[in-house]
Amino acid sequence: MSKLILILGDQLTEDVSALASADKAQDVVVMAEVADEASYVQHHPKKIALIFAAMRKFAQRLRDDGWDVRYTQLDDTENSGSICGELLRRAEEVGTTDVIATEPGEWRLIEALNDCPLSVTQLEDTRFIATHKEFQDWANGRKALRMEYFYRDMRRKTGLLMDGDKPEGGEWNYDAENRKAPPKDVTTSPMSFTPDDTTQEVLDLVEARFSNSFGRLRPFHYATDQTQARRALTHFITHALPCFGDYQDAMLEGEPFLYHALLSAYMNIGLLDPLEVCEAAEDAYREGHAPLNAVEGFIRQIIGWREYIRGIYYLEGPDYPRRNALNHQRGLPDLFWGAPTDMACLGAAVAQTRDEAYAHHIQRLMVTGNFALLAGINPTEVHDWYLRVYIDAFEWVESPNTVGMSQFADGGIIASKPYISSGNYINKMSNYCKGCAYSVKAKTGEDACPFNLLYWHFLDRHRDRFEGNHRMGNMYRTWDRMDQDRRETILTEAEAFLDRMSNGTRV
Ligand code: FAD
Ligand code: DLZ
Ligand code: SF4
Repeated sequence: MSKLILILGDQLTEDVSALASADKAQDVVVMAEVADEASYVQHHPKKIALIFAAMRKFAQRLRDDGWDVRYTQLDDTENSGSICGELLRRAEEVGTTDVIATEPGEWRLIEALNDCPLSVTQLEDTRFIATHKEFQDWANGRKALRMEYFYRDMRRKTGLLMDGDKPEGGEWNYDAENRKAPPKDVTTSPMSFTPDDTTQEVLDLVEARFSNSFGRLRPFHYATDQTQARRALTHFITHALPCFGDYQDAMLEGEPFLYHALLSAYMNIGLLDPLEVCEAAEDAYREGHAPLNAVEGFIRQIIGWREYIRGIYYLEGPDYPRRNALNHQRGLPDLFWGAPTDMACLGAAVAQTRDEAYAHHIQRLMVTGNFALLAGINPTEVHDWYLRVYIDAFEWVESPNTVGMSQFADGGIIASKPYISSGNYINKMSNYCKGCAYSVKAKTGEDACPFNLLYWHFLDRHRDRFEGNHRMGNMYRTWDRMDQDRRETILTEAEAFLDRMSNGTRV
């Protein structure tokens, strides 16, 4: 009997397990643009456009390859609005009750498929290097789940940058070489693509249906198929990878991309295979085109962080994205939605997020994330924001990064201490402070950088939890050495800042 093969909008590769198990002669591929997926959060319009355009082009590729593809467009009159609804409709059409799916990247959809009144088999997603079982086995019995040790196992498993059983160059990690201050100028920019007819049609649809969402739809330059994504990969390896390591943590006004890859969305939706990406980077090193610190750093992000983050998502279960270990309850301020702000770093990160649906890791972690954590914003609202605004955001990767790494809301599963900093770090790693209305040097007073005030406010209000953390003892000793009046002034000014921010006053 024929089976339905479900391909979701972030599973766009022939290698996806549901398709790899299918029989082209009798099985039917189901793909659907549905309101439920397009609106479970108010996605950035560029993200919806990328997914719909890539879905339509992938469906055509499968048809050209001889597959029977039943594709539902968002505006089709019979569109039921949900993945399960579309499976039911196609099941009746084809005369089957059997569905093969690849496990979705979100508990919500895993549960929806389990609840769908058809016989749905969810196969493991084999696009990752570690299986669920491998990650569970690695995590079992460990007190702390530190990425670095997991990463070494992934190096051994893949053989990437290995010299026999030793790491290439003698060290596993070259991060110490990767913290250079921002360069004067940037010599490359990411590859950009002119929208083809399919993409133009999708852009018109998204403009008509999702114009109220936060984010600029046009210009749209993302790759929307595997061939284009591979060109973007080659472009990155040739022009940006050699400097990736040096400037990985740097931020520069007017340079949203620096030497970053902009490949996460392509890997996350299936247009690029993570191993293929890492192998291309390793080749560049072996050919003498890129230095080891850059290539190791890049590969670690993918086979280390990306895999580890995914492992945590599935290990911790469906309640993970809603955790709030620090009991932060403040609402997300309007400046995250583009309300004018005097903080140059935040203004820049939010503006480029609105325009590009992209910010690089340090902007996400040490500007928007750092600020939300210091200000005590409810992590569920922070999670919702990150899931909405970035082109690469899917819950399996977004929530551990946001809830765990950035907001410490999982109580320290991912981060051994909170990623917090005063303005000093941002000043060292960027040129934002030069053009800011606040003074990064001022610790108190009207023009004091809000990060400086909130940093101490955070440490003070969470003293019970963090004082005993051996990596934070220094911070508390510095705080305690300040005289009482100064401490009181800082806390009072921090409170006043938070009140102004929450009242909607421009800050
Ligand atoms: P590069 O800086 O060029 O890095 C190369 C690749 O490494 C990326 O393409 C990505 O695949 C991988 N990578 C690097 N760091 C991570 C990480 N921490 N977790 C997973 N993969 C990583 N990444 C997403 O893909 N989706 C998200 O929704 C997402 N949300 C984030 C939220 C927060 C609060 C933080 C701090 C990080 C988040 N990240 C997310 C991780 C990281 O910021 C992005 O993967 C990266 O910025 C994507 O841009 P790039 O392709 O230019 O990456
Ligand atoms: C993100 C997204 C959007 C916007 N739209 C669709 C869609 O219409 N159809 C679909 O199959 N997938 C879509 N997706 C991706 C899913 O939301 C994604 O598969 C889940 O969030 C799990 O990662
Ligand atoms: Fe950001 Fe403070 Fe620097 Fe202004 S002074 S850009 S708020 S770190």
